[in-house]
Amino acid sequence: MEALKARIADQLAQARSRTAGLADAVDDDDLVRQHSPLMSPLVWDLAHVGNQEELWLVRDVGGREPVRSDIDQLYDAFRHPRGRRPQLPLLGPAEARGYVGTVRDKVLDVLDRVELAGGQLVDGGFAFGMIVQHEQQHDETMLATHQLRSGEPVLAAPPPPPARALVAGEVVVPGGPFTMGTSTEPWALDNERPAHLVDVPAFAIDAAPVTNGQYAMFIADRGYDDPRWWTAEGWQHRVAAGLVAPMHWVPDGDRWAYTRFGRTAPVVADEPVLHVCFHEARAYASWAGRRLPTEPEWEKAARFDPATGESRRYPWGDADPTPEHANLGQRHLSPAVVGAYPAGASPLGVHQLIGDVWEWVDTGFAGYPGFTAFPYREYSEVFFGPDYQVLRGGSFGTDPAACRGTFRNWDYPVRRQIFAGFRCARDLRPGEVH
Ligand code: AVJ
Ligand code: FE
Repeated sequence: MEALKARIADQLAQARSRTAGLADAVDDDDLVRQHSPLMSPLVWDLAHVGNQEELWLVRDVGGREPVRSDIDQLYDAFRHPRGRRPQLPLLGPAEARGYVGTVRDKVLDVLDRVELAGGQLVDGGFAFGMIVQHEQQHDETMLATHQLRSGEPVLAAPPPPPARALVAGEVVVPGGPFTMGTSTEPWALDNERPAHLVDVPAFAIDAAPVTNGQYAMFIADRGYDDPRWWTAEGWQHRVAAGLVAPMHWVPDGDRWAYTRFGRTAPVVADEPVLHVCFHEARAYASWAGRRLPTEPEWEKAARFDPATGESRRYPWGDADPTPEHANLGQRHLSPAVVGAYPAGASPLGVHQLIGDVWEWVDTGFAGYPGFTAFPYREYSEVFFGPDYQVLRGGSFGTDPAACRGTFRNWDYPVRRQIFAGFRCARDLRPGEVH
């Protein structure tokens, strides 16, 4: 129990230090400004993180008096769309910082006294884990806001590691049932549950995400001008939005450059492509004579161990991620090149499934058989349906606490400000030996 509490306290502190770093990197004017209609002002994320922490840990788990019940509705994500949040009477930067600090002090006191057993919300520290993940998810959102902001660079990080293995081509994943989702991972969220068997026929999947170099060939081949590669919906969006290349790409003579957190640099050919929407991913796949993997295919490639028939927590096994396994946690400010994480490969030899870029899959967001919303419908259930597309695997901006082989993210198929790329898959040809 004491070890679990120490781990929770450590994860809460790590999340807060990341949040503070993202907020403190800019001045107060910048904190309250809206950098894109797609995003909240950073100061909204900051106080929203504290408000969720207050709701679940101070009031619900702790049974304590509210700190500021008067601000609940300001920070209710369902009441105000992101584009309208700057007009709200939000807490200012100093007030927001004071508020999240007060809430955190109370939470640490609750953590000290609570028994982490005897109820679904507290068993294994679930509610604390949920709040750690919530803050880390908003930190990734804040990082995406940083990428959209204009002005001098304010974030810095060492570059990711170079390639340490030659990774190319595709891997055949054998057919048959595998266990998808989890019923045992203590901090898994409701949409990852329960574990269930899914029969996935044999298929081939790329050993690595699609790279900038590969994607640039699609552009050079006029893939953006050819409706053959796009679905009707995708083409309509491509035209209406005037898409010509991934978001943040700029022409640089006869080559491409991209802008990252305020710095412009030539596009690196071997890095996974980033900032593409689902429609662009699907168009590329059609052009390449391939398709996107389904969500069960993606998870089987990531978790299935053919030696045991079991599903692992991560591609490399059951151990928590280390910097050798994957590019997670904003240690770097970009994806790493293909081949940078041989220690993170799956038993079948699929690389970089975790970290680097979120991967669009060809599956809409829905609950698994036996799904029950817990602890609130607004985390996942209200988003189930055809409007949202699933993304898997996490990005360089995803913390390990908010990423695992079963973790599911989702967004609208037109969104590009998230740190998303993709990899391709295909059916096996009739009689293809594997
Ligand atoms: C899981 C990333 C889609 O940011 O909308 C944050 C996470 N839920 N606060 C989002 C979330 C409530 C969510 N995503
Ligand atoms: Fe939230």
